Amino acid sequence: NPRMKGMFFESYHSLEDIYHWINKTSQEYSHMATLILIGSSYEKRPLYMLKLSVQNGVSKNAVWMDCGIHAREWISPAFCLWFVNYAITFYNVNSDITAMLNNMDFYILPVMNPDGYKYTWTTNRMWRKNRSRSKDSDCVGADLNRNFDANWCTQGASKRPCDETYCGAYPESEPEAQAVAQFLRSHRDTVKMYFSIHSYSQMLLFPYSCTYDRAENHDELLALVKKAAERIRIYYRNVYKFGSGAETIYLAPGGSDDWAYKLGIPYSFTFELQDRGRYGFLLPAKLISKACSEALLALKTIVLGVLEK
Ligand code: ING
Ligand code: ZN
Repeated sequence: NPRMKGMFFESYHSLEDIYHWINKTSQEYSHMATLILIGSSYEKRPLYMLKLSVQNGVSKNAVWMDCGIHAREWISPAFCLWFVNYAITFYNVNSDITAMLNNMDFYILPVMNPDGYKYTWTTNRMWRKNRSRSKDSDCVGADLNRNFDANWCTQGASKRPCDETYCGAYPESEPEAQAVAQFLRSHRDTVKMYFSIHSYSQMLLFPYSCTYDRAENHDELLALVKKAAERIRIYYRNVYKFGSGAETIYLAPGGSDDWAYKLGIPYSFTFELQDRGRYGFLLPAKLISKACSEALLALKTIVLGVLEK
Protein backbone atom coordinates (compact mmCIF):
# COMPACT_ATOMS: atom_id res chain seq x y z
CA ASN A 1 0.00 0.00 0.00
CA PRO A 2 1.80 3.14 -1.25
CA ARG A 3 -0.10 5.35 1.18
CA MET A 4 1.17 3.41 4.19
CA LYS A 5 4.64 3.47 2.66
CA GLY A 6 4.49 7.25 2.34
CA MET A 7 3.55 7.63 5.98
CA PHE A 8 6.70 5.81 7.07
CA PHE A 9 8.86 8.67 5.86
CA GLU A 10 6.66 11.28 7.51
CA SER A 11 7.21 9.81 10.97
CA TYR A 12 10.15 9.62 13.34
CA HIS A 13 11.46 6.13 14.05
CA SER A 14 13.19 4.33 16.86
CA LEU A 15 16.76 3.12 16.31
CA GLU A 16 15.54 -0.47 16.04
CA ASP A 17 13.00 0.48 13.35
CA ILE A 18 15.67 2.39 11.42
CA TYR A 19 18.10 -0.56 11.60
CA HIS A 20 15.32 -2.85 10.38
CA TRP A 21 14.46 -0.50 7.52
CA ILE A 22 18.12 -0.22 6.44
CA ASN A 23 18.49 -4.00 6.34
CA LYS A 24 15.18 -4.54 4.56
CA THR A 25 16.00 -1.85 1.99
CA SER A 26 19.35 -3.43 1.15
CA GLN A 27 17.61 -6.77 0.61
CA GLU A 28 14.57 -5.57 -1.37
CA TYR A 29 16.57 -3.20 -3.57
CA SER A 30 19.83 -5.11 -3.78
CA HIS A 31 20.28 -4.00 -7.42
CA MET A 32 21.00 -0.48 -6.19
CA ALA A 33 21.48 -0.50 -2.41
CA THR A 34 24.22 -2.32 -0.52
CA LEU A 35 24.59 -2.53 3.25
CA ILE A 36 28.07 -1.70 4.55
CA LEU A 37 29.11 -1.87 8.21
CA ILE A 38 31.70 0.89 8.74
CA GLY A 39 32.31 0.39 12.46
CA SER A 40 30.55 0.39 15.78
CA SER A 41 29.59 2.92 18.41
CA TYR A 42 30.98 3.32 21.94
CA GLU A 43 28.21 1.03 23.23
CA LYS A 44 28.94 -1.41 20.36
CA ARG A 45 25.96 -0.66 18.17
CA PRO A 46 26.54 -1.10 14.43
CA LEU A 47 27.22 1.90 12.17
CA TYR A 48 25.29 0.80 9.08
CA MET A 49 25.75 2.64 5.82
CA LEU A 50 23.86 2.20 2.56
CA LYS A 51 25.77 2.47 -0.70
CA LEU A 52 23.49 3.54 -3.54
CA SER A 53 24.97 2.57 -6.86
CA VAL A 54 23.38 1.87 -10.27
CA GLN A 55 25.01 -0.10 -13.11
CA ASN A 56 27.03 -2.35 -10.83
CA GLY A 57 30.64 -2.82 -11.76
CA VAL A 58 31.07 0.70 -13.11
CA SER A 59 33.14 2.60 -10.58
CA LYS A 60 32.17 6.21 -10.15
CA ASN A 61 33.00 9.18 -8.01
CA ALA A 62 30.92 9.37 -4.89
CA VAL A 63 28.92 11.59 -2.56
CA TRP A 64 28.98 11.01 1.20
CA MET A 65 26.11 12.02 3.47
CA ASP A 66 25.85 11.42 7.20
CA CYS A 67 22.83 12.06 9.39
CA GLY A 68 22.32 12.00 13.13
CA ILE A 69 25.74 13.15 14.38
CA HIS A 70 23.74 14.92 17.10
CA ALA A 71 21.22 12.76 18.89
CA ARG A 72 18.34 15.19 19.39
CA GLU A 73 18.24 16.42 15.78
CA TRP A 74 15.62 13.87 14.73
CA ILE A 75 14.85 15.46 11.38
CA SER A 76 18.38 14.53 10.29
CA PRO A 77 18.06 10.70 10.24
CA ALA A 78 14.56 11.24 8.85
CA PHE A 79 16.14 13.05 5.89
CA CYS A 80 18.66 10.29 5.19
CA LEU A 81 15.79 7.78 5.04
CA TRP A 82 13.75 10.20 2.93
CA PHE A 83 16.63 10.59 0.49
CA VAL A 84 17.31 6.85 0.11
CA ASN A 85 13.61 6.20 -0.46
CA TYR A 86 13.42 9.04 -2.99
CA ALA A 87 16.47 7.77 -4.87
CA ILE A 88 15.14 4.21 -5.05
CA THR A 89 11.58 5.25 -5.95
CA PHE A 90 12.39 7.92 -8.54
CA TYR A 91 15.50 6.57 -10.26
CA ASN A 92 14.59 6.51 -13.97
CA VAL A 93 11.45 8.53 -13.14
CA ASN A 94 12.79 11.92 -12.06
CA SER A 95 15.52 13.33 -14.29
CA ASP A 96 17.49 15.00 -11.46
CA ILE A 97 17.93 11.92 -9.28
CA THR A 98 18.54 9.80 -12.38
CA ALA A 99 21.38 12.08 -13.48
CA MET A 100 22.79 12.11 -9.96
CA LEU A 101 22.83 8.32 -9.67
CA ASN A 102 24.07 7.76 -13.22
CA ASN A 103 27.10 9.90 -12.43
CA MET A 104 27.80 9.31 -8.75
CA ASP A 105 27.58 6.64 -6.07
CA PHE A 106 26.04 7.72 -2.76
CA TYR A 107 27.27 6.62 0.64
CA ILE A 108 24.51 7.28 3.19
CA LEU A 109 25.05 6.88 6.94
CA PRO A 110 21.56 7.37 8.44
CA VAL A 111 22.49 7.36 12.15
CA MET A 112 26.09 8.29 12.96
CA ASN A 113 25.39 8.49 16.71
CA PRO A 114 23.15 5.48 17.49
CA ASP A 115 23.88 5.46 21.25
CA GLY A 116 22.84 9.08 21.60
CA TYR A 117 19.81 8.61 19.34
CA LYS A 118 18.63 5.66 21.41
CA TYR A 119 19.13 7.74 24.56
CA THR A 120 16.88 10.51 23.18
CA TRP A 121 14.11 7.92 22.73
CA THR A 122 14.46 6.35 26.19
CA THR A 123 15.78 8.91 28.64
CA ASN A 124 16.54 12.46 27.53
CA ARG A 125 15.02 13.89 24.35
CA MET A 126 17.47 16.81 24.36
CA TRP A 127 20.72 14.77 24.41
CA ARG A 128 23.30 15.96 21.83
CA LYS A 129 26.56 14.05 22.31
CA ASN A 130 27.45 10.38 22.04
CA ARG A 131 27.48 8.19 25.19
CA SER A 132 31.17 7.60 25.84
CA ARG A 133 32.62 7.60 29.35
CA SER A 134 35.70 9.64 30.16
CA LYS A 135 38.37 8.55 32.63
CA ASP A 136 38.43 11.60 34.83
CA SER A 137 34.77 12.61 34.91
CA ASP A 138 31.34 11.22 35.69
CA CYS A 139 29.88 13.22 32.82
CA VAL A 140 28.97 11.25 29.73
CA GLY A 141 29.47 11.93 26.04
CA ALA A 142 31.63 13.85 23.60
CA ASP A 143 30.40 16.12 20.81
CA LEU A 144 31.13 14.16 17.63
CA ASN A 145 31.09 17.40 15.62
CA ARG A 146 34.00 18.71 17.72
CA ASN A 147 36.01 15.45 17.64
CA PHE A 148 37.50 15.68 14.14
CA ASP A 149 41.06 16.80 13.45
CA ALA A 150 40.38 20.33 12.18
CA ASN A 151 41.89 22.90 14.60
CA TRP A 152 40.72 20.42 17.20
CA CYS A 153 39.46 21.87 20.52
CA THR A 154 40.39 25.49 19.86
CA GLN A 155 37.88 28.34 20.39
CA GLY A 156 34.30 27.08 20.02
CA ALA A 157 34.80 23.70 21.70
CA SER A 158 35.27 22.65 25.32
CA LYS A 159 37.86 20.52 27.11
CA ARG A 160 35.37 19.84 29.93
CA PRO A 161 33.56 16.49 29.66
CA CYS A 162 30.38 17.93 31.21
CA ASP A 163 29.92 20.51 28.43
CA GLU A 164 27.70 20.09 25.36
CA THR A 165 30.63 20.85 23.03
CA TYR A 166 33.18 18.60 24.76
CA CYS A 167 35.76 17.80 22.08
CA GLY A 168 36.79 14.37 23.45
CA ALA A 169 40.19 13.29 24.76
CA TYR A 170 41.97 13.67 21.41
CA PRO A 171 40.97 13.94 17.70
CA GLU A 172 38.96 10.86 16.65
CA SER A 173 38.92 9.59 20.25
CA GLU A 174 35.27 8.63 19.65
CA PRO A 175 34.65 5.42 17.68
CA GLU A 176 31.80 7.01 15.66
CA ALA A 177 34.02 9.86 14.40
CA GLN A 178 36.92 7.48 13.83
CA ALA A 179 34.80 5.11 11.73
CA VAL A 180 33.66 7.92 9.44
CA ALA A 181 37.15 9.42 9.17
CA GLN A 182 38.65 6.00 8.43
CA PHE A 183 36.10 5.26 5.71
CA LEU A 184 36.63 8.64 4.05
CA ARG A 185 40.43 8.34 4.26
CA SER A 186 40.28 5.00 2.48
CA HIS A 187 37.85 6.36 -0.17
CA ARG A 188 39.44 9.78 -0.65
CA ASP A 189 40.17 9.08 -4.33
CA THR A 190 36.48 8.73 -5.20
CA VAL A 191 34.51 10.78 -2.64
CA LYS A 192 34.24 14.28 -4.13
CA MET A 193 31.33 15.65 -2.11
CA TYR A 194 30.55 15.54 1.62
CA PHE A 195 27.25 16.43 3.31
CA SER A 196 26.51 16.43 7.02
CA ILE A 197 22.89 16.91 8.06
CA HIS A 198 21.95 18.77 11.25
CA SER A 199 19.13 20.88 12.65
CA TYR A 200 17.93 23.41 13.43
CA SER A 201 18.20 26.99 12.05
CA GLN A 202 17.84 26.65 8.26
CA MET A 203 21.35 27.22 6.99
CA LEU A 204 23.49 25.86 4.16
CA LEU A 205 27.09 25.99 5.40
CA PHE A 206 30.53 25.18 4.03
CA PRO A 207 34.12 25.35 5.40
CA TYR A 208 35.54 26.79 7.35
CA SER A 209 33.86 26.68 10.73
CA CYS A 210 37.15 26.18 12.60
CA THR A 211 38.71 29.48 11.42
CA TYR A 212 37.71 32.76 9.81
CA ASP A 213 40.15 31.97 6.96
CA ARG A 214 38.42 31.48 3.63
CA ALA A 215 38.45 28.16 1.83
CA GLU A 216 40.45 28.07 -1.39
CA ASN A 217 37.25 27.65 -3.47
CA HIS A 218 35.10 29.85 -1.19
CA ASP A 219 33.45 31.72 -4.07
CA GLU A 220 32.50 28.50 -5.84
CA LEU A 221 31.02 26.99 -2.66
CA LEU A 222 29.19 30.24 -1.93
CA ALA A 223 27.65 30.29 -5.41
CA LEU A 224 26.40 26.70 -4.95
CA VAL A 225 24.67 27.28 -1.59
CA LYS A 226 23.31 30.63 -2.74
CA LYS A 227 21.62 28.97 -5.70
CA ALA A 228 20.24 26.24 -3.42
CA ALA A 229 18.85 28.79 -0.96
CA GLU A 230 17.29 30.81 -3.80
CA ARG A 231 15.54 27.76 -5.15
CA ILE A 232 14.17 26.86 -1.70
CA ARG A 233 12.84 30.41 -1.43
CA ILE A 234 11.18 30.18 -4.84
CA TYR A 235 9.74 26.65 -4.60
CA TYR A 236 8.92 26.40 -0.89
CA ARG A 237 8.75 30.06 0.22
CA ASN A 238 11.20 29.47 3.02
CA VAL A 239 14.39 31.30 3.98
CA TYR A 240 17.77 29.62 4.46
CA LYS A 241 20.92 31.52 5.36
CA PHE A 242 24.10 30.45 3.61
CA GLY A 243 27.86 30.95 3.84
CA SER A 244 30.93 29.65 5.58
CA GLY A 245 30.29 28.22 9.04
CA ALA A 246 32.43 30.68 10.96
CA GLU A 247 30.91 33.71 9.23
CA THR A 248 27.31 32.47 9.26
CA ILE A 249 26.87 30.71 12.61
CA TYR A 250 29.85 30.59 14.97
CA LEU A 251 33.45 29.43 15.33
CA ALA A 252 33.31 25.64 15.76
CA PRO A 253 36.53 23.62 15.50
CA GLY A 254 36.69 19.85 14.99
CA GLY A 255 33.67 19.66 12.68
CA SER A 256 33.32 16.87 10.15
CA ASP A 257 32.84 19.08 7.09
CA ASP A 258 36.02 21.07 7.80
CA TRP A 259 37.94 17.84 8.33
CA ALA A 260 36.57 16.30 5.11
CA TYR A 261 37.50 19.47 3.22
CA LYS A 262 41.04 19.42 4.61
CA LEU A 263 41.28 15.74 3.62
CA GLY A 264 40.82 16.88 0.03
CA ILE A 265 37.05 16.63 -0.55
CA PRO A 266 36.54 19.96 -2.32
CA TYR A 267 32.74 20.16 -2.00
CA SER A 268 31.92 19.87 1.68
CA PHE A 269 28.72 21.11 3.35
CA THR A 270 26.73 21.11 6.55
CA PHE A 271 22.98 21.60 6.23
CA GLU A 272 20.95 22.88 9.16
CA LEU A 273 17.37 21.83 8.40
CA GLN A 274 14.09 23.28 9.76
CA ASP A 275 13.04 25.12 11.67
CA ARG A 276 14.26 28.55 12.77
CA GLY A 277 13.38 28.03 16.43
CA ARG A 278 9.63 27.77 16.87
CA TYR A 279 9.88 24.04 17.63
CA GLY A 280 13.66 23.73 17.41
CA PHE A 281 14.79 20.12 17.83
CA LEU A 282 11.18 19.09 18.53
CA LEU A 283 10.06 19.57 14.92
CA PRO A 284 6.58 17.99 14.63
CA ALA A 285 6.28 14.98 12.31
CA LYS A 286 3.78 16.98 10.22
CA LEU A 287 6.69 19.16 9.10
CA ILE A 288 9.04 16.31 8.06
CA SER A 289 7.78 16.34 4.49
CA LYS A 290 8.43 20.04 3.86
CA ALA A 291 11.76 20.03 5.71
CA CYS A 292 13.00 17.04 3.70
CA SER A 293 11.70 18.42 0.39
CA GLU A 294 13.68 21.60 1.00
CA ALA A 295 16.84 19.69 1.92
CA LEU A 296 16.44 17.43 -1.12
CA LEU A 297 16.16 20.46 -3.39
CA ALA A 298 19.34 21.90 -1.87
CA LEU A 299 21.16 18.58 -2.27
CA LYS A 300 20.04 18.22 -5.90
CA THR A 301 20.99 21.81 -6.71
CA ILE A 302 24.49 21.43 -5.29
CA VAL A 303 25.27 17.95 -6.67
CA LEU A 304 23.93 18.78 -10.14
CA GLY A 305 25.68 22.16 -9.98
CA VAL A 306 29.00 20.41 -9.42
CA LEU A 307 28.29 17.77 -12.09
CA GLU A 308 27.63 20.53 -14.65
CA LYS A 309 31.14 21.96 -14.22
N1 ING B 1 25.23 22.99 14.52
C1 ING B 1 26.61 22.69 14.22
C2 ING B 1 27.39 22.36 15.48
O1 ING B 1 28.02 21.31 15.52
C3 ING B 1 28.55 23.41 12.80
C4 ING B 1 27.27 23.81 13.48
C5 ING B 1 28.58 23.22 11.43
C6 ING B 1 29.70 23.21 13.51
C7 ING B 1 29.74 22.83 10.80
C8 ING B 1 30.89 22.81 12.88
C9 ING B 1 30.90 22.62 11.53
O2 ING B 1 27.37 23.14 16.42
C10 ING B 1 24.37 22.13 15.14
N2 ING B 1 23.07 22.50 15.21
O3 ING B 1 24.74 21.10 15.60
ZN1 ZN C 1 23.97 19.28 15.10
